[in-house]
Amino acid sequence: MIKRRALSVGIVCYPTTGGSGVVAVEIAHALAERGHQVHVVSYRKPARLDMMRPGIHFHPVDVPDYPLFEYPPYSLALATRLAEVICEFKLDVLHVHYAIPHAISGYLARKLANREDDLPLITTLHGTDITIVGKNPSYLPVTRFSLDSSDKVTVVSRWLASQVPERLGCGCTMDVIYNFVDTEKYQPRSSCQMKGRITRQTPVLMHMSNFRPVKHVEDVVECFLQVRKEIECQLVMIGDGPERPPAEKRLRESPFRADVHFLGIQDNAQEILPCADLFLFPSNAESFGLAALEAMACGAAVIGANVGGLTEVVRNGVDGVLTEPGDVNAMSAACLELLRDREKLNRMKQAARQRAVATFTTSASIDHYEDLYWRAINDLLRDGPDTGNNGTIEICEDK
Ligand code: GMT
Repeated sequence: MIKRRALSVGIVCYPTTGGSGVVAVEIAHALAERGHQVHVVSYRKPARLDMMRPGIHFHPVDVPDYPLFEYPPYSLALATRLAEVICEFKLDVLHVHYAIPHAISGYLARKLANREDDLPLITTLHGTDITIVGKNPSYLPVTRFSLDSSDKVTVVSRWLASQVPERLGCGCTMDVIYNFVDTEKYQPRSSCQMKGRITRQTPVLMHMSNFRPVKHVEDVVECFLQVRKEIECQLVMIGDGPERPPAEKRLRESPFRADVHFLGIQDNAQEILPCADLFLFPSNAESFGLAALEAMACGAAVIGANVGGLTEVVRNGVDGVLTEPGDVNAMSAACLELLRDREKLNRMKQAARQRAVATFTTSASIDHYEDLYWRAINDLLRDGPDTGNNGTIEICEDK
């Protein structure tokens, strides 16, 4: 067993506001805080990545275009950039988030850098990389191959672990490492910072997502309209995406438009979420539900759908209410019951905060990731790689 030391870790992720990029960046920050050197690689700097922190480095991927390309091959440009980073910074671990295409680019990069024998590839699966994109016949064989070629695979919930063999027919072993939230940054506040736009005079219902179809934003809208007919309340919508325009139109045309606030993408969600009494999260699939966890940490009760990994985050009837997906009547009934019984609502809000603090701490998840890195490093040293390295191109001159 090697003595533990500071590691040089490569992290690959999408830079967009989706949960997998957020989780990757928070892992990078937490590892750097523990003294590791962390090299984040993506096509753009992820919004939340704090370049001022010691130990954090960012390496952009340049994707050259050419008239022949209808689709410039990002996976190849990423593999090349990764191979350079592996060599230049002598990476000890390569950790990719979201299987497609990051896992196969990582596999290629390691081969290009001639580091198959001592550089573990860790793949973290987040959700649609398995449930939608990965199982698509156009990607399935390569997704399965890249998981089989990873030294360790992690998933963000037990539910997602169950989906990997079911949807991919892949027999890899997985570590379940829950997503986490910084409960100091995300915490209840007595006054919420909404620059005078939102006041706590009436209860606040909130939703935050990338407004993709899977999020069922139309259920948020209908639920609010049903509740608002009965009780004075406001709706705050954070984020942007394809389902935002129809939602905005429907609400603009309703008699309650003055009670609705669309804020768009916000970098400071931790200042807005504490204004929420109820966080509406009716997705028809959710492998974890990081946005719901962030809301819970800020003291909001979750009204969501009884799906996937969300059931491992929210305890139905304790820190929220989970209804059948698409059952807007049940959602609005749950909201109305809580808004009419402030004591019950407050109990749930407190339970939500406690759940986040007790179960989803940064330190527990980062301990698990660090252990996993060391297990992977030691396994490779002890057993060697699964496949022999028969590459001939050596990008690393002085391995
Ligand atoms: O929406 C996605 O599927 C992509 C992904 C992302 O990049 O935002 O979201 C997934 O990963 C998050 C972080 O682990 C989870 O909190 C989300 O539940 C998960 N989304 C889905 O499963 C739909």
